[in-house]
Amino acid sequence: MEERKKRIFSGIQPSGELTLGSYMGAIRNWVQLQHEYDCLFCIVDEHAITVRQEPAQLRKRSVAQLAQYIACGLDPEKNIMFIQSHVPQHAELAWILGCYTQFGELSRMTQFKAKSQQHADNITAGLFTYPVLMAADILLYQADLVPVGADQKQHVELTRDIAVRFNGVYSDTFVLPEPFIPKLGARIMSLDDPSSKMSKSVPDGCINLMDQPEVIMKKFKRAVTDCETAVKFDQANKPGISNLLTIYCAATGKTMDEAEAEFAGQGYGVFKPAVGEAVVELFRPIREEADRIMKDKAYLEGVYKTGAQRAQYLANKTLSKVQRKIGFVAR
Ligand code: ATP
Ligand code: LTN
Repeated sequence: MEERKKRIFSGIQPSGELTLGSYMGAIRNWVQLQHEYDCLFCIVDEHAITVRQEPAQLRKRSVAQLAQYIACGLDPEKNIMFIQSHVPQHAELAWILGCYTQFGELSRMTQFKAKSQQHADNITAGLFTYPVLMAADILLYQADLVPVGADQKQHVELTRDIAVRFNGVYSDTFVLPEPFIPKLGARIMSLDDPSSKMSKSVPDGCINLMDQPEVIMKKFKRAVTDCETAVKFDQANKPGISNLLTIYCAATGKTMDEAEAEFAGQGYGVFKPAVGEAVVELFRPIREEADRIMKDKAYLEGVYKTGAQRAQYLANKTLSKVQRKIGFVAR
């Protein structure tokens, strides 16, 4: 039998602008991995509505995010790129998997705890069961690898637990996925507060992929550091500088030693704009390409429609198998 290539699934919510965090933690690794794996890259709009979205914005961002994926270097011919709500099997499988997930397991998810604090007036059932939908996304395609930032590791582990449980009851059904967390850039911190994750829902201290160069420079020049002068990686005592060094290395491909040597004896007044410049140059071609692709609505529509068809074909195979195993009558 022909051995199938290993498969990747990952996605980002169109709940705001793509950020330097989502680029370093996720997208740039997708770009590298697309050559070795069969990949599905999703725009997870169903996840986005776990907190309130403005409909016109959500619609616009979903398509813009696809243009940005392509501009970052993801090839829509090679990979399956689609919008989650176009493939109803995600929601169907999520319902089933929810019946094999414990209330206690979901209660332990740190993202749920954080988001329910952020949205204390709107803690919905969807926000609580969000990790089950994520498990459905991954298991539906029998993904081997899930490239994400460090904050999503717990969700991938829960996905494995659900898969192991289901396989134990009904015999082998799902491939057990592994998280792929990058060595560098798995947790980019806010430029305003290096103790919290850079996050699209907290615009302060957040660099967006589509930010203009002068905006990026301004944000880096204002980045919170410490009252020393040495550009040295020291996570415990110099979290701001360590974060900037991480960003610099990830953006330029230099090692930490090379970066420290480059700025030895030079103060933060030289270092901070240099990090800004590196990010400006990294994002410039992406932003220009995304602007260009965004103008071609027909092309983008073609990509997400073809993507949804290809995804449905694979999704149906798993969903039918699951439905049969649990005892649903064949249609
Ligand atoms: P939100 O603020 O709505 O929670 P977010 O900015 O955290 O959103 P997500 O859509 O949750 O972004 O994340 C998309 C992908 O990027 C995930 O794989 C996530 O792990 C990764 N990611 C997000 N923020 C960072 C970050 N600061 N550093 C590294 N990876 C990140
Ligand atoms: N929960 C993820 C987004 C996401 C995802 C997925 C990532 C939804 N489904 C499947 C990888 C695989 C987040 O970034 N907040």
